[in-house]
Amino acid sequence: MRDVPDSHPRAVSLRIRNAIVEGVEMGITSPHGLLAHGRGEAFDYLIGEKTQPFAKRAIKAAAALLLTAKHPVISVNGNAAALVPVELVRLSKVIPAPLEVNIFHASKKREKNIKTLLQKKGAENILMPGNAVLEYIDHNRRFCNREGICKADVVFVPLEDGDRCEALLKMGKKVITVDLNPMSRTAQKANITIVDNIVRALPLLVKETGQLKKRKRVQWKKIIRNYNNKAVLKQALYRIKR
Ligand code: PTJ
Repeated sequence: MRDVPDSHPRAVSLRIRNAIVEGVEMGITSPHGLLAHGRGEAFDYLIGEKTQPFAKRAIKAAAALLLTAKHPVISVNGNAAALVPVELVRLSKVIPAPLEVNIFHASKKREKNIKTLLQKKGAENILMPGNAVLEYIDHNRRFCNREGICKADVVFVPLEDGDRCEALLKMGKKVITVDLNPMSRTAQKANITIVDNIVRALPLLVKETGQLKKRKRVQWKKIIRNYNNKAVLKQALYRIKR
């Protein structure tokens, strides 16, 4: 259903689904992205399709970590690009940090389409993969940019598969993710895990980063020091089991 009426009880969820389907049709999202989205939807249902307090805590810590970073980078895949292109561009400007196109299912055409979409949404700093290779992984995500993920100290990797998260950590980088499944490898391993739908989390992250930017570095550091990702994951699991 393309014209979802407001009266439909699942209108919001159906509209998000449409954005992913359009992403596939536009050559931005991989067909595999539809399956990943379905998995996300199931977990969203279980957390009540709302941004829960544990996600708000993680969003605040993520904003603080992105602001303290020397070389923060935002990694963009086909699902994130289809769902929140405008917010990714806004986040890139507010931090500021480059956007780096990095996809799991190899396709030069899709990488180009994602770049074009981000440019259309106003992105000024977009890096493409290919002039550097990450250690510890063998698939397409190993191709990165020398000036981006390769040299980053903090990488924002929403809707990620676990391999690269582990590789980035082994390379000494800090990883922030958005993942509705608190049990996924990425969610478990990341330094900061925002267990929320990217569609709700990204606008909040942009807002929080903008607000924290007005405060001092010492306050960002205090937020990071007081943050406990294990506790956040535990709270998310508790919410799911309830
Ligand atoms: O564009 P590509 O080729 O890089 O492919 C992107 C996908 C997402 C297909 C790829 O990274 C992949 O297969 O990821 P996984 O391993 O399925 O992991 C994606 C994670 O994101 C899963 O744990 C999902 O539960 C979660 N997820 C899916 N949709 C959302 C989500 N989390 C937050 N918000 C969503 N909308």
